[in-house]
Amino acid sequence: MYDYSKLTIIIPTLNEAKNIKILIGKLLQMYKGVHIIVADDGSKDATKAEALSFSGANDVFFLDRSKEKVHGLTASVLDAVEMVKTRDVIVMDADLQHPPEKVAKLAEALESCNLAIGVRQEVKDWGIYRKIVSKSVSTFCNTVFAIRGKKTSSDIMSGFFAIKSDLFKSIISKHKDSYIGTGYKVLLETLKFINSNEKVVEVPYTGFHERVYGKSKAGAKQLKDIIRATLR
Ligand SMILES: Nc1nc2c(ncn2[C@@H]2O[C@H](COP(=O)(O)OP(=O)(O)OP(=O)(O)O)[C@@H](O)[C@H]2O)c(=O)[nH]1
Ligand SMILES: [Mg+2]
Repeated sequence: MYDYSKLTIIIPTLNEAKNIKILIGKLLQMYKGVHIIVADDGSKDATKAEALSFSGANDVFFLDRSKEKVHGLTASVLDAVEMVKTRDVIVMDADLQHPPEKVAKLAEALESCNLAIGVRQEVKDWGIYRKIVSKSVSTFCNTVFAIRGKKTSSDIMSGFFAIKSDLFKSIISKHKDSYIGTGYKVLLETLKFINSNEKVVEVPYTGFHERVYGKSKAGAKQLKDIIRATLR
């Protein structure tokens, strides 16, 4: 049985009050002993109050980045990783697009590898345009990585992954400046620094759907950042 006190779940947030309440509630109920860091970039809604309502007896930490110079999912995750004290880390979105039930499989995978990636099997609610853009950009990133002898992934844009904290911290300490802090694809950027002979486990999951509460922050700027990060 996996011991969840070995695990810290990092959740980057921006205005996710409704979602974070549901997500943390589920995670604490399902994974006794787990540590959670909510890496928040200055939410204007009740995200902070909702996250803090779980602190106290539970190990839920609210990382307040509202006064930082650089805001973005990537910068927030990198800062949170530096605070981690456990062996294992999982990064997942707050918007309930990453099923809390799959945390178990990702965490267990770290018993036999240093990196495990949640791989979306189908995205039901996406329109044809978003599907084509996503597929084309992923193919482009994987092709560039393959040519350069880097690790590729069936879901290179995944934001749901598990990694040993030692590995993540050592990559960050050497390469922090090369990450696009304002970007969203922290796994894609991390893959560039993973040895090509490293064992990476892929954990498939279904049920990825459009968010129910809150707004998506994805857009043209993110697309530009992905291309920049890939070519860098
Ligand atoms: N810390 C931090 N988190 C962010 C920022 N922008 C978005 N997030 C969080 O990062 C996660 C992913 O953001 P989303 O807007 O859902 O992006 P996405 O999943 O690529 O897009 P959708 O599929 O449309 O939801 C969510 O938990 C957001 O709250 C930011 O600037 N800083
Ligand atoms: Mg999302």
